[in-house]
Amino acid sequence: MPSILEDAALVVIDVQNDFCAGGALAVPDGDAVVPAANRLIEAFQVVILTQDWHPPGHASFASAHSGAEPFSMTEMPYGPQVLWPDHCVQGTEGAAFHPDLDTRRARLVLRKGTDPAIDSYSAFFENDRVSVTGLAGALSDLGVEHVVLAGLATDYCVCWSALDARALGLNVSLVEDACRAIDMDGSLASAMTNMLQAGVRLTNSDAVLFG
Ligand code: VGL
Ligand code: ZN
Repeated sequence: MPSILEDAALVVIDVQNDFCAGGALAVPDGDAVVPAANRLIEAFQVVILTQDWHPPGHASFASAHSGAEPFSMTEMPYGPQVLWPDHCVQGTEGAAFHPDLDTRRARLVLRKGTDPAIDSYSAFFENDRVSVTGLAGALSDLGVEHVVLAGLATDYCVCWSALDARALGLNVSLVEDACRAIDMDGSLASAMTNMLQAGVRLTNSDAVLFG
């Protein structure tokens, strides 16, 4: 029987400078995912990395809405949306991968959040829940039926990616020690509840690598 390392695709979500220490939208302890992600990256046959990749003035930035504070809520045509500090602007140092992330074995680097008017937490569907990133097609082309998720942030981009992957009929494993959360207003607890309810399996690096 092929092992998870041969069978599944490792998808490492948004391990970028702006989500790490000193970044514009730093996730608490975000840098801690780097060594864990690197161990996984070394071991998987199929490695996919994502980058949050916004044009300047993106609609998810508080700065694009006059008088809006970062971390406040707004209504977009597609529904409620958190307004973030400017982050992961295309081509900037903040949008680059963490310098210690081992990107060499990445088969696919998928950029999301590029539409000026639509945020994209998920690596599969933008926040309008209709526009696609192309990842589902790529995984289907590769014959991948199981994704193993790591990265930032557990309660936003990792969670939305996990839920969409389940909705697409994929098996999903979340590597808890290779993820960190923003945890705003109980967002981590509700993300964990939603993921468990959707059938996302929780695991850890040792179990994936040596299990
Ligand atoms: C993310 C907020 C805004 C993430 C991206 O990668 O979790 N969170 N953009
Ligand atoms: Zn973003």
